[in-house]
Amino acid sequence: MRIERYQIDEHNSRLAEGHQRKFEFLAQDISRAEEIVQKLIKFQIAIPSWALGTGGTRFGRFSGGGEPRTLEEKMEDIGLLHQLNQSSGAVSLHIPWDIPENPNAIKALAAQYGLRFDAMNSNTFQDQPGQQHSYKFGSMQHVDKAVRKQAVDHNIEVIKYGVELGSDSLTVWLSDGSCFPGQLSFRRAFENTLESLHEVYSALPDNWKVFVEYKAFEPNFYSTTVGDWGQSLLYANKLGSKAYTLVDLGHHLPNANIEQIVSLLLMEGKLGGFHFNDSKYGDDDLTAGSVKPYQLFLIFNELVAGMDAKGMDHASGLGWMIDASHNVKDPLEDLLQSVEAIMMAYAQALLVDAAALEAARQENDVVRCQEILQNAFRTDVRPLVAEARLRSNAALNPVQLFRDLKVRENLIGERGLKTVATGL
Ligand code: PSV
Ligand code: MN
Ligand code: MN
Repeated sequence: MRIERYQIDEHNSRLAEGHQRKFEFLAQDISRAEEIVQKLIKFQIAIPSWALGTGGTRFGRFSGGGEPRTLEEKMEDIGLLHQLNQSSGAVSLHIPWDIPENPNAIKALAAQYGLRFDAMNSNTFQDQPGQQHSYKFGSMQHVDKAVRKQAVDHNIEVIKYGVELGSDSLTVWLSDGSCFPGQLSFRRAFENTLESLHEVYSALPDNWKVFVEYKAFEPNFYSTTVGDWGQSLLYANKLGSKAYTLVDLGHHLPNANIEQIVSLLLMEGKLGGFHFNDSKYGDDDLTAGSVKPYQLFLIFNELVAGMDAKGMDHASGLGWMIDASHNVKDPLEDLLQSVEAIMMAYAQALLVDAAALEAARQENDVVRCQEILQNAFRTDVRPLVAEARLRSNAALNPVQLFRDLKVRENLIGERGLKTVATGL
């Protein structure tokens, strides 16, 4: 399915008057409205190929129908999202779920949809059919060198696919760890993992980066070999200048101060990328901003401050990705909501008066500090985000248009009701 330009135009003219009123009202109050809109237009968030279908849990999976069955159909879905919001212009692939049989054809398809290839993801947390060694007791940490080599070779293969597609980064998330005290030597597991990562690192092309993603627990419940940002940073520092830490918002122990983590990683020049999602308990992978929007804003506040301090371009300085799963919502509608929430948090962070905040800090005026942050957070920035979409020929209200055009019904018509997308 493809959305026609006139359908977006018709939708926008229906909503134009109301939007204009709200935008002008807000713009009168904000001195940098135009600058913020321009930054929002540039900002793109990569969609993970594994979030396009119903994820389910280990208790069951309730498929929604019309899910993408092939890599081509996944690209089609992301193309639809991008048409609706013009902020989802990149895709993050996962190998072997998304092996491009014909990379040139996939590249052409991406160009047709206006998409580029963000970080490639490897998978050494599952055993694949025909695989020689099992990852039951880990991959890069494994006590058996042959298992470690298999994991390294797989990552090098993922880099090769990425090079063919024009990606320039690899994300390594390892489920390695242990479930019981005594099961492994923490030091040996670390050393083995570091040695394996070194071998992958040596295979990176000059212009590539590797992102080392950490996670506190699950599927291992006693220890995880890349368990937190300190461990990830240790690996990244030991590997070299092309290695960075990747922060997934759902991968911390409860109440962790993620904005502080982000701030220090940026200061060290070691923050590489983001996986946005939200959670109440653990790695819930819920819609970004659905549970803790203030936290998302505080994180963006540190991102903007830290990137500005280093003169980094917001849009291209880091890898911006969503990592979500869907059990009860339509995955495409959910992704539209996630992108909107991320754009809103970014817009609110751009509203913060950094000079006034710094002055208040110097005077230890704690009340003023809070006022400055909360004034920005409590501003309804939706008209700014909508204006950015309008100027990019996207829809003023993407979820509304998705429903009006019956996108899901069309996809079910084309692909069938009983479809299962590959992914988590
Ligand atoms: C598992 O926790 C996970 O959600 C990680 O966040 C990875 O980024 C993702 O799977 C894909 O491998
Ligand atoms: Mn992740
Ligand atoms: Mn996760």
